[in-house]
Amino acid sequence: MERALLVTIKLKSEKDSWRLEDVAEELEELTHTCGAEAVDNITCICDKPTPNLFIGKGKTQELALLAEEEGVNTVILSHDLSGTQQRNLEEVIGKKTIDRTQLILDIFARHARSPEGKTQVELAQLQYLMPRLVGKGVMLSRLGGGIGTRGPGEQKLEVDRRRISKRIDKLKDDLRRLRQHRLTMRKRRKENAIPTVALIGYTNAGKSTLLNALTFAGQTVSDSLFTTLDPLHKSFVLPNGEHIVISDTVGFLHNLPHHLIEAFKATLEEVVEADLLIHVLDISHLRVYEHNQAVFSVLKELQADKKPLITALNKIDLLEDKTWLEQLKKDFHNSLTISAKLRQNLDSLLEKIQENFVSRMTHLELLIPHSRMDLVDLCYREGKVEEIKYLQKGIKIRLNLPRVLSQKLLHNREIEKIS
Ligand SMILES: Nc1nc2c(ncn2[C@@H]2O[C@H](COP(=O)(O)OP(=O)(O)OP(=O)(O)O)[C@@H](O)[C@H]2O)c(=O)[nH]1
Ligand SMILES: [Mg+2]
Repeated sequence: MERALLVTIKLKSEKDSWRLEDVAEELEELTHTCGAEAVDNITCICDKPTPNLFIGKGKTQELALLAEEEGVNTVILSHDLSGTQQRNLEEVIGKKTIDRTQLILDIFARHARSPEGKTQVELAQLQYLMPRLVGKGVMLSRLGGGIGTRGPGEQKLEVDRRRISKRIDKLKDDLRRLRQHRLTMRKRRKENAIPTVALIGYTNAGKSTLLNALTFAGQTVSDSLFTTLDPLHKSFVLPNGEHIVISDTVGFLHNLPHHLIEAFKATLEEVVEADLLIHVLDISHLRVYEHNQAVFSVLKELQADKKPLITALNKIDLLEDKTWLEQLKKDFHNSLTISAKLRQNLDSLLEKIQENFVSRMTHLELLIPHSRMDLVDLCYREGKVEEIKYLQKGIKIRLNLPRVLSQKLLHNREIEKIS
């Protein structure tokens, strides 16, 4: 198992409401998800990053000693490094040194399953690598400093850069094509007026568990970060008969690297396009308020922070002190408590979803001629039939139907509206 020394940094110049311990703990969780052991996790407070080493020479030398003493193979920093900083650190410490984004990219690469997911991850990885190649040339020339190093080194880099940049273009093209397919599917849903509900939330909050509990989707669930990368859509029929689509998507994280959001734009578009968001929040987590804040900052970046939203306060089964619940309910507007795992209170959640869409459904009574059984079938398929009577003059049917569909039916002269 890879043994890692974690370094959690707080920059005095940085505006971040998270406490240092919390950032440190999350860095550990990310490390574990990568399959490495966090041998030690040291914290340090710096004024501002230095261009060469990020954390300053003295601190770097301390790290080198500690890394040697503890026998680690990798050093992981909580902040993003430039190519130059990374290489200089590696040189002084003598161990592989990576930053938080690389850690997240590694997890993403492990968990991507669909062609789209894999393409998005590769794109993010290359975009991360590209600007870091530049510094490599500088280093090659500095280290080699003689005949035969500078030229070919730089030339090789130029070739690498060109190759990578070609590959980036190709991946972007692939994504555009995949996105087109997605748009077609979405358009079809829109034409059929099928509302969509997106499950969103911090990673590990229980989004996939909730999707499984509602729809038997068979989505992978695990107590680790970023288990889900590929969005999944599932059709679902609400108790009032309305058909909806529920989607599960990639989880959010505090300080989610911006270019990861960029690379995952297509996936995250599902969020922006949804008619309703269900924010799944793990209330058993100590940082529940911080998670909420992080989710909203990603939503803001996606310009989806004004969408109708229900907060599902999840994992109530793990909460010992129930007095907390009252406070939480007060703090989160339009919220309710559930346990996705134990399927508790899901009826109330469905009711709340229904309330949100109530204006889309309409209640009516129709008389359909016997010759149009196809329309009766349609009513069963798209609506919720409450009563049906086969009369001599036709089929009397009382039901709930999506408004758009009822308008279409009422345009048909063969159909009589009773009420
Ligand atoms: N006790 C309890 N555990 C839950 C509940 N809901 C989810 N979990 C557990 O929380 C962990 C994460 O659940 P997931 O459904 O994978 O979470 P997610 O939000 O989809 O996470 P990512 O896909 O990784 O972003 C799993 O171990 C679940 O079994 C709940 O209501 N109660
Ligand atoms: Mg999931």
